[in-house]
Amino acid sequence: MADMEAIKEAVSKGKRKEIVGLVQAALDQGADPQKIINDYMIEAMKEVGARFEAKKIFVPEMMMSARTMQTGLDVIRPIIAESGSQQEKVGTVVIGTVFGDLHDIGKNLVVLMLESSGFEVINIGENVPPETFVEKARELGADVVGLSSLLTTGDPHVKATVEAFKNSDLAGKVKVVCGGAAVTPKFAVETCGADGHATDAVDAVKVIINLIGQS
Ligand code: B12
Repeated sequence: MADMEAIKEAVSKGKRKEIVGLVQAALDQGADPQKIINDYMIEAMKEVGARFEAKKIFVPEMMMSARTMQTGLDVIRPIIAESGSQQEKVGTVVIGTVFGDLHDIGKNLVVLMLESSGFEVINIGENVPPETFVEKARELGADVVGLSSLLTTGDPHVKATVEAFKNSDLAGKVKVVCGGAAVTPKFAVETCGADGHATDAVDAVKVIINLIGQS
């Protein structure tokens, strides 16, 4: 029986040395890679966020958990990515984390899920200013642009990025989708005027496929 709780515990406590063996053992025993990510690793990160908020842990501990999750994801990534390589291209997505924000784990999971669903995805990184989103979308022929935002201080940058698209030659041509713990559907769509919002990586694939179908 795979020890999934030990995976959660390793991410939660930032035990990076243990994670590769634990994840590999779970995979070898037939555990579903998506389940490992969604039900154990992401749940562990939620606990980490709550402990940080309660001032029980600080940035270095949060960083150790993040690194542990990333190391664990490196073991799972090739398995999930494999399914996308045999599919026909569904569309092109340019994705980045908004200005001032360095969080990348959630965005990178969205990249992985989109790639495994047949999208061409160009990850333009973190701390991306609005004008860079627009330039890259134009240069790379994006159908959809994804904005990730984890910090509420990033709200003005989400808004400015959506507005930069509206005021550009790409208005109406490129759809903008927002996600990340800081953005609600109401803020993204009603306040900022984005075309869509998704709560997680699986939802992101559904929302983006729908948006491409509409254009
Ligand atoms: C790990 C972490 C860090 C790591 C980041 C490492 C990394 N490489 O990403 C480090 C230690 C560097 C960090 C730093 C900081 N952090 Co931090 N961090 C977290 C933590 C614990 C987990 C985030 C995470 O990776 N979750 C797991 C992933 C899988 O989930 P996710 O990001 O939500 O992504 C999913 C969905 O949101 C969605 N999604 C994400 N992006 C996108 C994009 C699109 C287009 C779509 C459609 C969907 C989508 O799909 C993803 C997959 O399911 C959160 C807590 C939390 N609850 O979010 C705090 C949290 C985000 N951090 C917080 C803070 C305050 C900070 C700091 C300001 C701390 C400080 N004092 O320095 C700095 C800011 C640095 C900066 N400028 O960015 C606060 C933000 C509070 C707020 N209201 O703004 C949080 C919420 C913690 C808390 N509860 O207080 N952090």
